[in-house]
Amino acid sequence: MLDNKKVSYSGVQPSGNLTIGNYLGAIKNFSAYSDEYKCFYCVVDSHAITVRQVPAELRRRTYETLALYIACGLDPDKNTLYVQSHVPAHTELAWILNCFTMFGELSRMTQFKDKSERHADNVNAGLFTYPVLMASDILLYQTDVVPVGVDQKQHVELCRNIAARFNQLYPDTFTMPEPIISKDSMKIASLQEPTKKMSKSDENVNAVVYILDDKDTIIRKFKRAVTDSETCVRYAPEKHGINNLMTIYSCYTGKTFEEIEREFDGKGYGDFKLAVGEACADALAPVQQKFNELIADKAYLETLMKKGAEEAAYYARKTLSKVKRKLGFVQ
Ligand code: ATP
Ligand code: LTN
Repeated sequence: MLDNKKVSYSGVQPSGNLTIGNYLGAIKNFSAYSDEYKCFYCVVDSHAITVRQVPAELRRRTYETLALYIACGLDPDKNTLYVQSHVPAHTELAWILNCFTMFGELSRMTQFKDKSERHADNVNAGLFTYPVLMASDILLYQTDVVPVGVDQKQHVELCRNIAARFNQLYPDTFTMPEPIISKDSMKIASLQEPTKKMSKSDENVNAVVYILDDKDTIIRKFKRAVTDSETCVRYAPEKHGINNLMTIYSCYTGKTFEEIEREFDGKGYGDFKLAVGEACADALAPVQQKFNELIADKAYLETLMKKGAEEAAYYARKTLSKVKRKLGFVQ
């Protein structure tokens, strides 16, 4: 709680072009809290450098991610939107929390195992302690809810363990956060390997639909999506490709799986894929238009970054000084 309001907190890395997985799994759900909660949504650039980034691209994507937050419906007057590295309290608290996190806990993180396989030449300590920085993000703002995709649930659970351990030694320091995985934020899978999550850092661009892809590209990618050898559109646990397309279609149209099966009764996968592509492209068109307006106005985005960082730093400093006092640091 902050100022007698519950707090919602989440973050997205500026580590690639954002995908419809990021949108459906996370960003779309952020705005649900804007009216009743105090909301902080961060562009987590410090997290992004756990894998190598090209500096000019990181800078460009930081602006783009902020612009996409707004284009996807987050009102900057109702939500604190800011860049992680602009608020030094995050990395300061992360050091402290490192001393309350166990090596074994971090070793069990699925994302660490995945990323250290994918970046075998750069298994750095930051990649390993990534979830501790994420815990600082969340705990600095006395967060109640963390809307994330299902792949981040394990990290939020670790954050809860760290908070509980700290609170047991130093009572009433941190609020215990809850992960919020909404129905729509089921994992959106890769279009080429539908057992894997759709990821913005996938090298195969055909596997991923980016929020900023144009209509023709979106339709082409869905047409090429990997499915099974059946032809009728129906849900079955082992039909990962078709299930994924049904999930995406359902997210964009609000239709249930039964309604989708009825709509495409007697039609083949070709018709269905085209319909998914069109629904997705139509839903993204207004987001893209708003994005294009925002990204052309860097000065405005910089004003927002500054305002957001000042707001966030105010609350972050409060929690950080409470933590330091409890630990016995001379202030
Ligand atoms: P990377 O490939 O760089 O690890 P990512 O695409 O997984 O990136 P993140 O920045 O790590 O994206 O995630 C931002 C948010 O989007 C998180 O809450 C995450 O759970 C959610 N998210 C990412 N991909 C998906 C997906 N395929 N389905 C549902 N949610 C997703
Ligand atoms: N680890 C998350 C991004 C992230 C985040 C956070 C999400 C960093 N800090 C705090 C929620 C709350 C990811 O990889 N998607």
